[in-house]
Amino acid sequence: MSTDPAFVAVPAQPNDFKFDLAHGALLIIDMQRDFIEPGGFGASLGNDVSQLQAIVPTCAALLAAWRAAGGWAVHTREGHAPDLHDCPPSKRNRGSPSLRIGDVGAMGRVLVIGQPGHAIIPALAPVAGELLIDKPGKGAFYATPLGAELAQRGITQLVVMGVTTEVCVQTTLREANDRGYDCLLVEDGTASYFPDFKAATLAMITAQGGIIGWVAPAAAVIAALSAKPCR
Ligand code: TIU
Repeated sequence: MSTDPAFVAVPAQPNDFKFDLAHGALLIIDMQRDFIEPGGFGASLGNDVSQLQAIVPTCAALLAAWRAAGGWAVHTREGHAPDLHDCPPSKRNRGSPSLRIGDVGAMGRVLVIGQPGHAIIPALAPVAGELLIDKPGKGAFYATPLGAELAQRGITQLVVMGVTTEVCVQTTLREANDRGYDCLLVEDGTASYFPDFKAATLAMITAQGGIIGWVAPAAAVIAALSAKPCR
């Protein structure tokens, strides 16, 4: 019997993403109230959060299909300890937001671990057995156990969704790419406060033969989850 991994081919840009669920994880970046709901960190920076809310049904559909297929999911949250020791002053002091990190807003202290705004939105809440990573930076590998956790489980491929496309999602994709992971970004499962930035990010990921990774719609991933594997 062949020991080659079984895979399914997800139609993607710039070419098919050959995917093996047993060595893959669904990585969901920062789908937190602080970015998606009014009164949080994203809104304090002057952003229209409705563009991020629009992807929630798509993310929920893919997460449900992923779980039904027996796949493993990882959720991340951006945030800081209550004493902000892990928040560089450069991050807190930059710009002129209506609320700075650690200030008290409509959903508690902005971007602070344990506060209401720091929570993942209920529609995408983690379930038992899934991994929850708290991260202080944009990239999910920086100052977190994510790399070790993925290595321990033999994960080599990541299907990625979440917010925002050009900030925490793109940073994480680049970190993952440098660490040797094959990454597919779900194009309708990610959003930016700036549509032009989202479009540019999708283009730069797939340019040059997939210099950072692959891009496909959620429907293509969902269809592949029930496709017959080939070798
Ligand atoms: N501001 C913005 O677009 N994003 C962030 O600050 N964090 C994440 O992307 N999660």
